[in-house]
This record gives sequence, C-alpha cells and structure tokens, in this order.
Amino acid sequence: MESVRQTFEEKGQGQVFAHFDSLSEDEQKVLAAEAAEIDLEELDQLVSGLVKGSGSKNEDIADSLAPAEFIPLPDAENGNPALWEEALKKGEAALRAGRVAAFTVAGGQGTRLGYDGPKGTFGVTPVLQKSLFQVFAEKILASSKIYGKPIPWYILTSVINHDETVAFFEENDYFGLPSEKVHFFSQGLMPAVDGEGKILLAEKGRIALSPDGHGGALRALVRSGSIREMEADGIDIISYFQVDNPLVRCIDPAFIGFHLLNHSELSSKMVPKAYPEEKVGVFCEKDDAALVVEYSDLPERLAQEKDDAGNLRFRAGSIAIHVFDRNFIERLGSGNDESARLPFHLANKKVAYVDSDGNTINPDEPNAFKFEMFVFDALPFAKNPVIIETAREDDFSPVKNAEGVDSPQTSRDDQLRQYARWAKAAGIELDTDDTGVPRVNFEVSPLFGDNAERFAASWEALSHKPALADGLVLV
Ligand code: UD2
Repeated sequence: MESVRQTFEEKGQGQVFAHFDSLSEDEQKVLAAEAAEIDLEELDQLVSGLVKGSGSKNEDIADSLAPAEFIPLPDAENGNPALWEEALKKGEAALRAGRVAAFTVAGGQGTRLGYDGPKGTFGVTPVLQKSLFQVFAEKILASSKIYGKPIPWYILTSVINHDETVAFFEENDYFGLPSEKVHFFSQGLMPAVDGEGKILLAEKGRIALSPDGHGGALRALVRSGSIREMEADGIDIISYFQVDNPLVRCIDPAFIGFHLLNHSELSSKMVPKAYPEEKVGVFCEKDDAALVVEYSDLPERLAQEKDDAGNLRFRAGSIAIHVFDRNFIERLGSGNDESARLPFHLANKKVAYVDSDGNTINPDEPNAFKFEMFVFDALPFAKNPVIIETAREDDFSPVKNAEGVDSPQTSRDDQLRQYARWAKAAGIELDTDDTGVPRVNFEVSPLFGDNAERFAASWEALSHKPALADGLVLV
C-alpha cells in the first residue's frame, strides 16, 4: 500500500491519499487497490495531450474528409440484388457452421434516459413491456433455432451495473437461452481528473472512476478471456450492437455474408442521416482509410453540405452495428500492436468530489474530465472494412432520452410500425394511421417471427387466426 501511495506522490497525484490516515484498514485497502489499477504513465500522457493540450479544431480536419463508400440496399437505384443474395447465403452458411457470437455493449451509465438500473432491464415492447435484454435474448434464440446452432452471447457490463445485470438474467431464467451460453464481463475504468489533471476522489476512500467507453470492450474481451473462449468454440465472427436499440437485427446473415465475402476485419451498417443534426457518427474517408467522425466532431459546414442530387453529402450515419473478426479484436485489444491503439476522447462533465478538507462538492458546472475510447475508432486499423446500407425501419430505433426523439415512445411506435408492415405483407387487414402505426396495440415475439417472411410463415401455420386487437401477443 505504501509503495502505491509513494508512486502517486511522486507523480503529483498525492491528493488521492489526502484522507488515507483517517480511513479504516479495510477502506485503506480498497483505495490502494483502486489506485494500483490506474496507469499513471498513460494518464500523464492523456492529461498533457488532451486536458492541457490545445486539441484540434474540427475545422482542421474538414478539408481532408470525403464521404465513405457503402454498399446500397438491394432495391436502391444502384443496388445489386444478386450480390445481396450471395451475401445472405454466405452468412447463413457461417451461422449453420456455428461461427457467430452476439455481443452487446451494456456498460454505459444511461444517464439521459433517467432510468435507475441497467439500461438493458428497461421495458420497451408495446404490450408486455419486455426489457431490451429480453428482446435481444429472444432474437438470438430465434436465430439459434433457425440455423441449428446455439449462438453464444457476450455482454459487456461495468462495475456500475454488473451484479444487477447478472441477477436480472438469473431471475428470468436467461429468457430461455442456455445459461452457459451467456457470458458477462466487466469493462475497465478510468479516473476523472480536474482541469489540472489531478485525480478526483468520489469519497475520502474512493477514486472517482467511470467506464472507459465502449472502445474498452476490445481490451475487456481479451482480458476477460472471452476471445480465447470464442476461439476454443470455433467462433470467429462477432455481431456487435448497443444495448439501447430494440429494433436491431442482432444476427443478420446478409451483413455477416458481406463481411466474409470481402475478407473484412470490421464491417459496419449505415443509414442515411434523417437530418443534418442527427446524433449519429458519420462514415468518412481520410487518407484512404475509413473512419467514423462523431457527430460532435463533424465540422458544421460538412454536416450541412448537399450533393448535386440534393442529399446530404456526408449522410452515411453510423448506427453502431458492426461485425468484428475475432483476430482483429485480439490484435487491438491485446495492445501488442503498437501501431493500432484506440485513442481516448475527452468528456467535460459534472463530477461530485471530495476536497482537501474532506467536504463533498456538488458542482453546478462541468468541473472534471473523463476519458473514453470509442469502438468505431478501430475502423481505420481494419483491413478491407465494409459498410453496408440498412433500412432504418428494420434495424434502428434507439431509446436514449426520456421524451422526444429516440425515446420509449418513438421506439414503441417504430416496433408497432414494423409489426404492421409484416402483418399487411402477410395479407392481414389492419388499420394504421398516416405514419403506419396500427390503431391497435399488439406485439409480435421474435420467436413467432423476426422478419416479414417468418412472420408470414408462422401466421399461415396458425390453425386459429386471432383478430389483431389491443393486447394481442403473437408468440
Ligand atoms: C452512439 C454513437 C453514435 C451513434 C449512436 C447510435 C458514440 C460515441 N456515439 O451515441 O455515433 O452511433 O450511438 O445510437 O458511441 N457503453 C458502454 N460502455 C461505456 C460507454 C457506453 O458499454 O463506457 C455502451 C452503452 O451502454 C450503449 C452504447 O455504448 O449501449 C452507446 O453509448 P452512448 O449512449 O453513450 O452513445 P451515444 O448515444 O452518444
């Protein structure tokens, strides 16, 4: 313990131990253990480069950016249905061979939604209010049944929500999945610092720590042994999605197929941005490499720019759905390749802290800096990256805010619109409003149908076809 304290003092971070002598022996151990996990060399570099450095202005990168290429949908003007068919077959074969795992990042704090609990436990479906985790579990189970191979599911948590997340799955019998196929592991933590780069204390004996961003998923996959486990199980394709999007196709054979056809290390889905300010990153190219420029970093004039056809020029919105090659994750996550490291981004936030007199200060203004890695920063390091277009209405409707855009209400409406499209395509008469939301509130389990074709087949097979009425659940 003394040696950790000494190192911190030598590095100008002695304030972390300011109240050490007033702590109980157990509390001292906890603080020393937290401190020992911090890489002070790395932190020094981040403080001088990001907190005290001048930073780069968004405008500096504007001239070097071009819009990224993507594969359009099969029914788009320049779409290639035969290629999509080939990709679908390729992806289905990989699924039948048991090469695919699902992977959800669920370590975030979910502050914007104002929900007290792991975000994955939040209820989202129109009738049963099934949780996000249950929706994903049922989609994964449906795909496992279709392709005849159990699909393992890896879930990234953080200390904030790990135990609660695991307990939720246990209480709900893993929603029908074999429990040994669901793997939880926690991401790393980074300390918050003040404007001088001094590490803040959350309590006298606790450092102010927060998750290291979803980019931390890559090193957590390696450190937790998950990558080794996947290798042993013959998994080399990892289907990545965020915890907040109930419409996501957790397992998408055509997407997996494009990834394989192109020998890609990292593949991504895009949707045309709905409006210039939409809060999604944008796929771009810079020095011949693909990258995602986060919405807050995209120069304003590029965000607004139109092409000759009147479309946004930089319109390829990133919806945080990817397919990773396992070896690529290992290369980046192990840190062995010096030339392929995810950078940290800085977030200026309000962080409550304990001052040198032992008083807890709750700031009104952002007072601290947090460091986060973003998983999409892996893109420039990937060989043969592929970006495919996807239909927003079948893949993306996140729950981010309590109200307004990307809220439980908009996501629920989007789920209902999807059920209504499937029902109508199966020949069922259904009254909808002008935006396609059905007048009755019903729900379709992914196990009944997870796309229009499988919905139609299950419907056809029903000996008694129920009326689509309020409260109906098709299972
Ligand atoms: C993310 C993307 C944005 C767009 C959008 C689509 C970033 C920085 N931006 O925006 O470009 O694709 O999603 O919905 O990602 N998470 C962790 N650990 C962490 C931090 C986050 O697991 O330390 C998870 C979190 O649980 C969630 C996901 O990452 O599943 C997204 O996090 P967010 O809500 O902070 O990202 P957002 O909405 O700003």
